[in-house]
Amino acid sequence: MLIMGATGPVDSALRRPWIDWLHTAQDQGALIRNFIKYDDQPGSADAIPESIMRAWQQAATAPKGPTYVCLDAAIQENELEGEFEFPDVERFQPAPAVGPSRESLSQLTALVQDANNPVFLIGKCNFDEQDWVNRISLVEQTNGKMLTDLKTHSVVPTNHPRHVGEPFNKLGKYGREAIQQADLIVSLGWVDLGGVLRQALGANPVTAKVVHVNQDMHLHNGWGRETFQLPPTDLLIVADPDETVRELIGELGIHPKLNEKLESAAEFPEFSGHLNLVDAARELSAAVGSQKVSFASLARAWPTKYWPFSDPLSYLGKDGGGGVGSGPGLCVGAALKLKDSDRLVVGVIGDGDCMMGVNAFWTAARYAIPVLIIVANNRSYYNDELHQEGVAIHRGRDPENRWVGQTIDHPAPNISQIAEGLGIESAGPITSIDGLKAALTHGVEVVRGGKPFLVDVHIDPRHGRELTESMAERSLAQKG
Ligand SMILES: Cc1ncc(C[n+]2csc(CCOP(=O)(O)OP(=O)(O)O)c2C)c(N)n1
Ligand SMILES: [Mg+2]
Repeated sequence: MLIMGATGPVDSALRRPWIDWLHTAQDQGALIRNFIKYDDQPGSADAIPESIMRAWQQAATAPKGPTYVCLDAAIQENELEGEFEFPDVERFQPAPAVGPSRESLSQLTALVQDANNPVFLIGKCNFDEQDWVNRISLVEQTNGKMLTDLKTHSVVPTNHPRHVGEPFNKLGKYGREAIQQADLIVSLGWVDLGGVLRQALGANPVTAKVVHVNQDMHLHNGWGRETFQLPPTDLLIVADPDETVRELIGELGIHPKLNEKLESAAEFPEFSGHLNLVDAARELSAAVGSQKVSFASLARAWPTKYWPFSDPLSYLGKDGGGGVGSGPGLCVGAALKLKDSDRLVVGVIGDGDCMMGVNAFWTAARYAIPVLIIVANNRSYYNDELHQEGVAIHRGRDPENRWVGQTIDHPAPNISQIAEGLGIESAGPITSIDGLKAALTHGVEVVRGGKPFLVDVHIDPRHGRELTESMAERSLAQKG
């Protein structure tokens, strides 16, 4: 993503008293330079095209990431002196994806050929349909297993017989066993390989051979720790994962073809009496019918086993770290991109996340961006209640006060009214299964008609969220 911003006039002689001084920073890019790829502040109008083309080239060349161009207000407002020359943008394109070196490819091929029990951790891959087939073919024809998580968008069908467990936030039992039993672990762009090995093996040594195909080291500097734990690797390949798969299947003589039958999704259970995300998924699925859905965001505890990801656009992935307030903007942005496609875009977001970013809904209303927002409203920053409970238990205190500072209740904000106030048609608060059915059926119709719709569902706070997601985990991490 290329982001553009502005500063007040760098030339102090041009600053209006007070306000322009307030709006001027000596080096604005410094604020975010630690966690973007590149930034610039062009010093004249003539310098702007090059600045923007370079920033885009950097952003869109792998490993992709955000860049920033800051435009001096004085340059924006000054009259141009002559004709403005626009360069031929075609000649300033980002670089294409790169594959592995010949030597790495032959080492990788040998490792895969020698493995009896390879596990593929499939992460940051692309949206291409052919590459989707390539990945599955690789796993099927090497007699492998595959794991996916919810950090990255859908990259293989999650109901494939070789897909272990569900795409996860936290590694589950079956995933752990698969990694423990593997003799070869191949990460294809996996985010946090060190962390998943740690979750699977604790402090035990990693005896399987490990291959990590990813380019993230070119994104990291010393500021943040998005490097995650350093995984041991027998072969580190700094290249595009899909390009690597393409070349690898060529070497292995694999013909890209889907051989194995997908499993049918688990049957939705009946309504339990307490509204939760299983009910939201069941009723949404009924309302949508056969139309393909793109989930732009999924609140925790969304039950993927009843609704497997079936193509590259089924699930669009997550913001980097679960940033509260990112949900509404991400959903509206994704729906804008998919506006004229055959997809129904749905965002399932927490109430805390929603409340921090509601202004995006006005944009959806103003520009008729069709998106169905489902608010999994547990009237709480529930994630942090779990943290507080974990700490309380750890310190031998009663966890009954875990709600302090975290519940969003008494009064519970009427999110449906907020959405209406921003120009979005909406239903809620929904507190009954019949209300939920009606709201989702109507909501899907509105979205199909080209408009946004929000359903505020009051879910049972305890649904699907466990203390093991909390800080109680930290003592586990320390003990290994
Ligand atoms: C900007 C920001 N602030 C704080 C956090 C820490 N945090 C993670 S999840 C969470 C609660 C989110 O509440 P909600 O969206 O309602 O989801 P819930 O946990 O209730 O399902 C908080 C505060 C964060 N991730 N990002
Ligand atoms: Mg919540």
